[in-house]
Amino acid sequence: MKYFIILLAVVIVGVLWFHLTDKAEQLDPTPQETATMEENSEQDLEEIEPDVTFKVTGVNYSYNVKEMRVKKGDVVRIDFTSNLGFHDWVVDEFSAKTKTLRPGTSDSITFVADKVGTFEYYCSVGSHREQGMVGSLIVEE
Ligand SMILES: [Cu+2]
Repeated sequence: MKYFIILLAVVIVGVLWFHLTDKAEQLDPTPQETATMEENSEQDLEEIEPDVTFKVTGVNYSYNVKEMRVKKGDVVRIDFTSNLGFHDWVVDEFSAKTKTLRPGTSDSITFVADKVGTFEYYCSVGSHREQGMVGSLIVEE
């Protein structure tokens, strides 16, 4: 019986050791996270409180928000989430573009709407834009 308890203790220690080693590996920063930090060159803009925030979700092939109205000069924040399929959110005139998102992931971008007019935002993945994955960003004086 005594030997059995010692054997059991050895097994438990062994299992714990494997578990801890596994955890330590998970703590290492992944290459993906490093790349994300390098992409955030507009960090200063990210820290400004936005004048207006839009929570946008995308599926195949549409956005839940079809039209956005802002004032010229507004700091606009887009919190974009893909609910189904691979998508991004792009508006060329303001060089605003989220990362291409896997289903169930999110990305936020901030830009200044410094031009008056109606601008099309769209998904640049595949032919999603042609399939109607678009909306209007209206910037008023
Ligand atoms: Cu798309």
